[in-house]
Amino acid sequence: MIFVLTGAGVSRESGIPTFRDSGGLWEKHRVEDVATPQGFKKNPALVQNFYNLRRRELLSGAIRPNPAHMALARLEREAGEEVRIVTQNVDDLHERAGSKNVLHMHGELLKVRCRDCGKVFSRREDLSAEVFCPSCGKKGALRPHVVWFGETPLHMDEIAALLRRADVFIAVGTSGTVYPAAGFVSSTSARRKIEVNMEPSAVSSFFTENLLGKAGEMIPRLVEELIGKKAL
Ligand code: BV8
Repeated sequence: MIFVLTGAGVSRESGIPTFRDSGGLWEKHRVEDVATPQGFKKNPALVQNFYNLRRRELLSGAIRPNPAHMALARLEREAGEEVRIVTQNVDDLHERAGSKNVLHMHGELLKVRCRDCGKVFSRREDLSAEVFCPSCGKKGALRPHVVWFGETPLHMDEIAALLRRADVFIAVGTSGTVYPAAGFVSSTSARRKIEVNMEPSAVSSFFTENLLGKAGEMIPRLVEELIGKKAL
């Protein structure tokens, strides 16, 4: 089984800014203000606006899957073995590229959750305190369905089982600075651990292979090799 962990770097060539590169998402905002429950409590309108802007940009038509997303979807189809993508990203570019069973461990930009009844809904429009929960009817109880710092990531049990079963672990476009995702490479039993990144990450030393370069160029080649291996 091939386990693929993706981070913001895989969506960079699609035009979505990463978090930590210059011009990144966090450059304009303090993380504590826009990606923590405390920040949301203190200034919900600021946080809703931060996510509204990102949602609008994702849906603007200017952002499309890049060759890295396409190659990972091809790997799923042609590897001849199970391929699972676990992404830290909240965009839907893996799905738009054709990937089927993607696990969004930090949630999804195109979903919202009711803080009262807990139900999760797809949503493409802006969110504000004026909106009613479609299920329990509560006004102003909807929040972005994303995992903030200090909140528990999603699908952790399933991810732990996948890490135990993985033969190949690939990390693409992640700085390896946020846990528990950054710890996956040291907890998997995979024999091949491949990092694809523009620069060494904080956990590069845990990988057996470090491929430096753009995901859009490196991933199609890596997928070719992985599929080709199977064909031999
Ligand atoms: C948790 C969603 C418990 C929202 C995000 C001390 C105090 C309090 C907490 C902690 C602490 N120490 C550790 C923690 C835990 C904390 C943490 O790790 N903090 C860090 C800052 C130290 N983590 C948490 O709070 C997590 N929850 O721990 O709960 C628990 C644990 C286990 C089990 C149960 C419970 C929750 C963290 C989730 C936060 N939410 N995002 C949103 O999107 O707005 S984080 C956000 O940043 C992303 O989701 C991602 O996870 C994270 C890292 O970003 P990357 O994807 O790596 O992007 P980055 O910009 O950093 O790097 C991009 C990389 O790509 C770069 O290396 C660059 O070189 C490369 N690149 C650029 N272009 C390209 C490229 N590579 C290839 N090709 C290119 N073209």
